[in-house]
Amino acid sequence: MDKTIIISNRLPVQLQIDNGSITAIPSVGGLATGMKSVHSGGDSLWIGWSGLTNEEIPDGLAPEIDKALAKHGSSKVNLSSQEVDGFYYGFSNRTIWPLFHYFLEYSEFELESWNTYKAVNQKFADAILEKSGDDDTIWVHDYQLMLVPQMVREKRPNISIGFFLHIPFPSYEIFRTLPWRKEVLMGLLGSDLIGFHTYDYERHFLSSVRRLLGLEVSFNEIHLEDRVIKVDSFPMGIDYKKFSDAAKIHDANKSDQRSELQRRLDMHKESDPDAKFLLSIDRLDYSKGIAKRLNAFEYFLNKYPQYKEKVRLIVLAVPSRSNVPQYQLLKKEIDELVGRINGEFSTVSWTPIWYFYRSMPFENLIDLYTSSDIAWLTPIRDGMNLVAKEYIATRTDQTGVLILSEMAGSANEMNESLLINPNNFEEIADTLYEAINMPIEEQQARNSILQKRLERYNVEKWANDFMTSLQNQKEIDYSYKSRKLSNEMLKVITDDYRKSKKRLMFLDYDGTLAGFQGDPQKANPDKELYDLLDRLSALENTDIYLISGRDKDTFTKWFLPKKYNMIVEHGVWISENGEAFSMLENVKKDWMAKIHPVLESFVDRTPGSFIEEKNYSLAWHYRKTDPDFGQKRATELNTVLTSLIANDDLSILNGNKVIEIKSSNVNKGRAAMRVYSQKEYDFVFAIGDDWTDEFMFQELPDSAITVKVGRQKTQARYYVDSIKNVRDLLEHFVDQPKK
Ligand code: GDG
Repeated sequence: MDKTIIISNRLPVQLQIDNGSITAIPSVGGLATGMKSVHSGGDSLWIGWSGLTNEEIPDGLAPEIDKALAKHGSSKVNLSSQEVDGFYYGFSNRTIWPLFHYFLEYSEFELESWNTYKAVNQKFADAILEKSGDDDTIWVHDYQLMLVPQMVREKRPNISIGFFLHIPFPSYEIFRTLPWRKEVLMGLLGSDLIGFHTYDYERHFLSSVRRLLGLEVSFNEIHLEDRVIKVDSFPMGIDYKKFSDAAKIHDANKSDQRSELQRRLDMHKESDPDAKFLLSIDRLDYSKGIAKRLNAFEYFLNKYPQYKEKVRLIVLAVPSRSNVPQYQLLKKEIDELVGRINGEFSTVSWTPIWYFYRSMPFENLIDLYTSSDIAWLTPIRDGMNLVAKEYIATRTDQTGVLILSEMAGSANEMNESLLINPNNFEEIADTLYEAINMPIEEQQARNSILQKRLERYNVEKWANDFMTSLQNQKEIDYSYKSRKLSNEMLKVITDDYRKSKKRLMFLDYDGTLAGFQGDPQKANPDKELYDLLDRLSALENTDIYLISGRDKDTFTKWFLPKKYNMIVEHGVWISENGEAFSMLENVKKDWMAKIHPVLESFVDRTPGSFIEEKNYSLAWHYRKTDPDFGQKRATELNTVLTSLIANDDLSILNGNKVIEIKSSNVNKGRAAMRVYSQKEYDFVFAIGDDWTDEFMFQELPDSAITVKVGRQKTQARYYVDSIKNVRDLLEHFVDQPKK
């Protein structure tokens, strides 16, 4: 049976060793809960590190551990302490984590940790390969395992792989500083679907793919060899019911059922009913902005001194990655800050900051959420921030104010909260003031909208949406594959070819027979291509035409001595059997004087772009420009040209990184049909890669064999992936035995 395999750095179970016996306890974290619908029954497996290094596993206990994990559908990857150091504390948390959170100055680029990261990713990939079959679905999680998709793909080309990044993907300007940036991108591109929390992370990723790998991206799809990779955003939700149910139970608790923490909180509330609790909960991480928040709190108390002895800030900082020096320094900084601010403001009856440096049981987390009037979550950068969502879910009477950083992914979906820039102390102080004074009705109005949204798009929906999208991607891939020119189809075509009496073949040049070059003049034919074309032209009862948008002078130079038949400038000129070019279509060129200056102004403002002047058309090339900028300018030029040519008989052709303006009555389709109508052809073939070739595919009779190069939308019947495939295909015609 097909399985789903989930892979993350840590397993969703905690191991406990008591007197030599092992128990595995399921974790309660959001990811583990969210994946319940995906990771259930016997048809799924979760692969990850157990949390114990090889050195920490007592002798002989490994098989016991495996058994305990298997009961929870889990399987472990064994890591030594040296591997954990290099892979987890090293490359993951000292290179990728700071870099992806825009803490460039904390990012260390150490070759040794990168090598360990690669080796450990390979271990995870090997574990998947060992446990999976071709029809299984693989879902890889997060920044520790970015190379795994490609490593699995290499060995299992047809398996379905999804990847989700839980942290931000930084802008290209940041990402490009990583020495192993291409390897990381290629690692991720082993997936069929790559998911991010927000659209911003998605577009940053696509921009890096375009700029660093030069790959074609259309909307949110990346074309890589014979695969299409989809990139999309899936904002992660929470287990809403779990939090709202826990809050309801908490509300119903009688005073003797309440926790010690809750009783303390109640006591303080009762002593001063006007006092407000502000809540700050995060892992102790520099990306969460805890130190800034403390400083901002001090600023607030100075700006609005009337709130001294009235507000209390509860800070829960959960220990995290304490092996990394940056985290140790941060711990020290926060300890000192809390001490200093409390020292400065405390009175005998009031301590402004209550600081907990520990992890709390779930019940206490609910105590804090339900007792706090304001949740103050101001990360400097955060992939999503689930705490914000959990706080709202626990507000059973819909009171409470959420102050949230714009830099958290969750800010995109939580517009009804008070959004702030965590670096703007003035704004923060005023927002705290606003929150403290917000009327109950307004709080409820805001929270009821938020609650509805969070309840609907919960973590289960998130996981299911991702899986459905992955499944669809696979189906799209199949539909492409079904039209891909297979060996069987090729056999049918070559059979028809052999049986036919008179054949006609149209071959586009750039992007079909030869690759693109920055400078079009440099894409001249290689020896192998001349050889192939020589043999094709020599075929009996077969008329071969090179059909191109190129200017006639270049083709004259390249091909006239060879006496190949040619149609150039999209059908303005024709040359047959080595004769000089003659006009196939009578066209005007007086419009050029009007259009040329417009193109010039675009060249001036778009570095790398240039104009190609042909006899009857003008082309603006932008292949050598910055890809994003070039695309933007191309859209702009299209708009300008469309309004300019409204009354002329001109058309705009959007080719591959080129915009060409020419007379409307000229196109490859019309030219091809003119040739076709001259003789009784019973086998017609046309191949091309861009939009201008679509005219041929459209106009030629239905019986024609039309082939598109690349996987774009097309009228052609078949497609092939690359120029190499085109040449192989043409070799088939040459190789056919004579009748
Ligand atoms: C990463 C990304 C993204 C916290 N303290 C305690 C406790 N928690 C629980 C919370 C919440 C979770 O931990 C923290 O999740 P966050 O989303 O806030 O942050 P990260 O740990 O940094 O997670 C983040 C997330 O991945 C998911 O994709 O949102 O941006 O950085 O669920 O409730 N739980 C208990 N005691 C605590 O003391 N029991």
